[in-house]
Amino acid sequence: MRVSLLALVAAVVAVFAPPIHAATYVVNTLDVDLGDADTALAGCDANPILAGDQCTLRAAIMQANAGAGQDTIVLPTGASITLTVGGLGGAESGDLDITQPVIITGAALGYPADEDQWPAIVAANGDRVFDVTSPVAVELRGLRVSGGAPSGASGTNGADLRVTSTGAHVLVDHVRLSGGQAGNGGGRGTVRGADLLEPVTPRVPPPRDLD
Ligand SMILES: [Ca+2]
Ligand SMILES: [Ca+2]
Repeated sequence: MRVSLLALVAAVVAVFAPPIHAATYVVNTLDVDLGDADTALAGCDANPILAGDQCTLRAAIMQANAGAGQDTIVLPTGASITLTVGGLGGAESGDLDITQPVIITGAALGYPADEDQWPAIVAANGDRVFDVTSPVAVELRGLRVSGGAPSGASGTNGADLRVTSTGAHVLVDHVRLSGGQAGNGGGRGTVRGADLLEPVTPRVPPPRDLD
């Protein structure tokens, strides 16, 4: 059987082209801030020595960035994650750079009525929390995000959430941004042209009815 060169090239390209599919990563490792051990492998795993997947938020975002599909990252209800890794670079260091479409949610089974049960992501790394750096669709749902304090070469704007791509579409739903320190946009910072959609989340939580 003769196979044309063109068909052979097409077959090789098909084999090696990055797959466009949407994966779901369930974050199950909360006590360490480690990156993914190998983004060329499909699973979200920060520790290749231990059996099974130790999936941190940072590792999950690195995996999401590695493929073009809109992946979903699910954080457990009541989780508390502290970012401790500093430095410049992509999602592997400092702030969590987002370069591909992704949904990050604490609401796999619906938003807990108690906001204190929304997963908390706290920056303690001298940087911000999220940085959307590409023109992609991002959804943040059911989260508490706080503690961002970027400085130096990382810029001083957007402490908890920064959107630096004008083509980005960022949906922020049931998300509390608080406690950030920045030159502008303590809770967040956006550039002109980027969509930051907040259908239900006020910047400052409304007073609660105590009766
Ligand atoms: Ca492992
Ligand atoms: Ca970074």
